[in-house]
Amino acid sequence: MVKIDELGDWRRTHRSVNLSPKLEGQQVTVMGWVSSIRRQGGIIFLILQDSEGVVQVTVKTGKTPESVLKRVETLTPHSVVAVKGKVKAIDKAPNGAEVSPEEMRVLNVATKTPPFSLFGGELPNIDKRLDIRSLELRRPKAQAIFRIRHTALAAIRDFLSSTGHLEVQTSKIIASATEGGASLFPVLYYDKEAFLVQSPQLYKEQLTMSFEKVFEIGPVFRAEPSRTLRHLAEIISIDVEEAYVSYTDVMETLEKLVHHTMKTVAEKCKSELKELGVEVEIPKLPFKRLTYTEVIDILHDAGDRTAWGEDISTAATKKISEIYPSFYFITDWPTDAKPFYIKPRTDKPEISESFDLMKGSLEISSGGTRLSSKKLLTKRLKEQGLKPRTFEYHLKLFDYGMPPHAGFGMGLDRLMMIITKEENIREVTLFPRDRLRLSP
Ligand code: AMO
Repeated sequence: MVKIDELGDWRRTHRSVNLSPKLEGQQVTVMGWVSSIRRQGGIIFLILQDSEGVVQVTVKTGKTPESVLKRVETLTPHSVVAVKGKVKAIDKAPNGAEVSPEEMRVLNVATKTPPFSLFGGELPNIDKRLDIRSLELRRPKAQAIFRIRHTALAAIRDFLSSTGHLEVQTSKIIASATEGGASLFPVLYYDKEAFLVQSPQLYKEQLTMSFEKVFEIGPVFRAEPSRTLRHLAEIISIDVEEAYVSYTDVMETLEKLVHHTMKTVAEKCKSELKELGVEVEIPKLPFKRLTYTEVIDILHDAGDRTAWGEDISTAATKKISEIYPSFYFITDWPTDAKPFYIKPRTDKPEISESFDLMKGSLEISSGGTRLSSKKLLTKRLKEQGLKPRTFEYHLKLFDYGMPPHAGFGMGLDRLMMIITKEENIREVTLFPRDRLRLSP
């Protein structure tokens, strides 16, 4: 049995990226997991990986204290260690410096090796990897994806704060559906039935009464019946809502938000993008705008038979994306194809003030002008087979004067698919949930 040491009073003085030849002769404490142990004559190269890179610890028979040498000989890959030692400038070492160990603590011993190599070679299918997700996240490509996600999120927050939107958090347990009842997850709320939120839609609309411009970044839940590469049961939604504007204004906010996010990632995540072997194509502003009716005409010209009023299938959007491979909006959808809160046009009520933002054949956002009249909202609820009584908590606020407002919701996971050019949404989500997966 290998002895396990406590961390005790040892603290890391330097991370891998902080080591440099300038530290020659200085004592440092480094920590990480063993990514490789290589012997070359009387030398053992112990490579420690931390979250930002690697440290080379060079163990030499005759020079390194016997106590350290003995412990190194028992180490297994992936074990977690702390090393105290002196820095030596070495051209060939990562960061141009290695550590000559003087003391060592073995903080944990890996008793199993991962079922596949984390550093190249053939990867097993995503399901096998997800079963040990936190371990497989040590893969450099997975690291790159989630660092990009972090940068993208920060860029989104920065942008929306700069446009004067207030960040809010609304409840995730709700009493009634917002996007239609089919995809709700019921939960037992004390002795009542409640649901996991499908969208913060009604809350964000209500908040325009008091804050005018709000945004929320949070989870939403959808009991999607089918398992596809672009659907999950839990996603992170970026919701934006603003008073005194209409759908054309929020489309501008949305395209600028996407542009800013992609530009920031391109600038700040160069090494991560290189690791993934992708380049971010920063889209040109403004994005193309096509009305729903124009899309139907294009489809008919391409031999597709989607009738006016029907939803546009993925197969059909693939045809559109052959002509418009980058970002484009599909605007002015049939009123009946959109949820009850979307405003029908006053001059042509069969068409709504709505849009979807597409990248190729992938929908990444949808939004529109909202109904701010209680009477019309009640009418639309009934037309969609929903009971106005269930929405009383929402409708009653409209008696106090709701400002006209518009907004959108964008799936962060889908935006990440576009930035990283990943085809499976599970690759860009830490712990994906779908019909067949509830753990880890
Ligand atoms: P919608 O239902 O179109 O609109 O959702 C908005 C965006 O969220 C993402 N999305 C999903 N991504 C992965 N898996 C899913 N199951 C999934 N469901 C949705 C998509 C989609 O474009 N309340 C409105 C928004 C609004 O009008 O403000 C809504 O939720 O990127």
